[in-house]
Amino acid sequence: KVLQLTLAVIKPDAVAHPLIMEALHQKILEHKFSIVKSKDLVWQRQDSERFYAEHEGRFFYQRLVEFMSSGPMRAYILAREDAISYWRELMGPTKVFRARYTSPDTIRAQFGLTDTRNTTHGSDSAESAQREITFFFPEFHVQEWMERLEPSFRA
Ligand code: YYY
Ligand code: MG
Repeated sequence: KVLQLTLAVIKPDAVAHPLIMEALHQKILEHKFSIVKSKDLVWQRQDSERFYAEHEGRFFYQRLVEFMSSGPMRAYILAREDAISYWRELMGPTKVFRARYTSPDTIRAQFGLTDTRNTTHGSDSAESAQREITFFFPEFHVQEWMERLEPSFRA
């Protein structure tokens, strides 16, 4: 049982819908995540390209970077036991129509529009969480935050 941080992002398709935003915020609280930090932001195309560099050359890359810089997003640093895999579980599969079939009560199944406009992002490993938290919150220091935790909050 280890306390982890993850990066969760509400993508532009969901930020455009106040009721979906509200539902996602409630879900975060309901599932006992602590919101360590959050902010609203808009990406330039270069931010999008940099963040998703690992997918450069894939058939969906252009539509992905275009979509992710198409409007406001909300980013959260979330803390919880097993935050990384727990948030990925709540999101469900990347592909919305697969999600609806295999895991209908997940975020992407319920609110996703397409494989690209799939509502949320979540880090997929400890390494990507570290990188992605720094990408969105350059002033935030994961190590320092962990070291300063209340003892009751430690694993
Ligand atoms: O980590 P996750 O977001 O679940 O999926 P990835 O395979 O890392 O893809 C990142 C991002 O790319 C996905 O959330 C939407 C987009 N995408 C797409 O537009 N079409 C696909 N067929 C696959 C992924
Ligand atoms: Mg991914």
